[in-house]
Amino acid sequence: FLTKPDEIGVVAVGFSGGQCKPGVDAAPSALIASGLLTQLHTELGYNLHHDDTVHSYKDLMPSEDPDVRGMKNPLAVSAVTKKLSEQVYAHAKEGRCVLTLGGDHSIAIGTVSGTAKAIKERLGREMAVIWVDAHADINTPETSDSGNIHGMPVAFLTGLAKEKREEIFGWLQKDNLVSVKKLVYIGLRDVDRGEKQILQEHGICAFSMHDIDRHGIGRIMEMALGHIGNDTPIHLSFDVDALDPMWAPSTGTPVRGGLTLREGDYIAECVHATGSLIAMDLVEVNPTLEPGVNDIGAHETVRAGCSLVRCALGESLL
Ligand code: 6HN
Ligand code: MN
Ligand code: MN
Ligand code: MN
Repeated sequence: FLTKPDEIGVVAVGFSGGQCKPGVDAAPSALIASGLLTQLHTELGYNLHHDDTVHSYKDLMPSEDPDVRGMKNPLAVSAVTKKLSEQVYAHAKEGRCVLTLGGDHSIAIGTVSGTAKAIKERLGREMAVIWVDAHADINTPETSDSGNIHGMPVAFLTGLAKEKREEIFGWLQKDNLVSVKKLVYIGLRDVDRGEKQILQEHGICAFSMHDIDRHGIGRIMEMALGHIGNDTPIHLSFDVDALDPMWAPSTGTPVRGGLTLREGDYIAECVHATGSLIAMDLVEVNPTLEPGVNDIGAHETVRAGCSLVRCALGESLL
């Protein structure tokens, strides 16, 4: 086993500073209120290590946070993800699988950097990252049109984007980074021009919705896991906008033509079946974004998010 089989470290991160729409910070409370953590304990039998806190990291927020290289809220995102990195590292160092409930996707700068370092120290191994998303989130500050850091986490985590200043991601060390060779995308369908160039230039393994239509999700998971190789520790970073807005409408940057709920659950189930899952992030659920009047969107989106987590943690095993 790469982690203690019955132990999960839980970190709830109510943070929205990686993008501009308020409300994604309310996701952890909504997921927990809908019973997710109780289910993991009573139905799946996990021992949860959780501080019973939804962290908002208000004490880390600077009073002023001017743009740097076009990045919005750089000091806040850097400070929050640095702190989160330490929290995730502490769980992973204890041999726990780490579940992080976001928050926008910028928080992956904290989660992936924390597990990467712990896994190197504990197992002497490099981990792989499976990034399930409509977007590639690999903009550098220079290629980004929006300046939103939730579109940049993969660039910082692979070292493709660098910043010397300690207080703006300069705290990321070599041990915190992952190799572009160990990165796999699933679900892409809204990739910016500059990002496409980066994916090509570095030969990054990416399965778009087109690929999924062509081969089917079963074959795609064989190829994705084949690329990673047996026994490689896997950090699964799941952006709920990978799902079609039909299943997950309440999210900040929805894109039509996405995964069905079953395809999303299937991805999570296949990762569980490897026995190599060492961490999962669930991000970009925004329960305050309801697409229409009388819409059940938020409830459905929260329910979809809970399902993805339970599948990644083994609920579908007979
Ligand atoms: N997400 N590529 C766009 C940007 O602003 O850089 C969208 C990013 C979306 C990020 O969904 O986590
Ligand atoms: Mn994302
Ligand atoms: Mn996305
Ligand atoms: Mn776009």
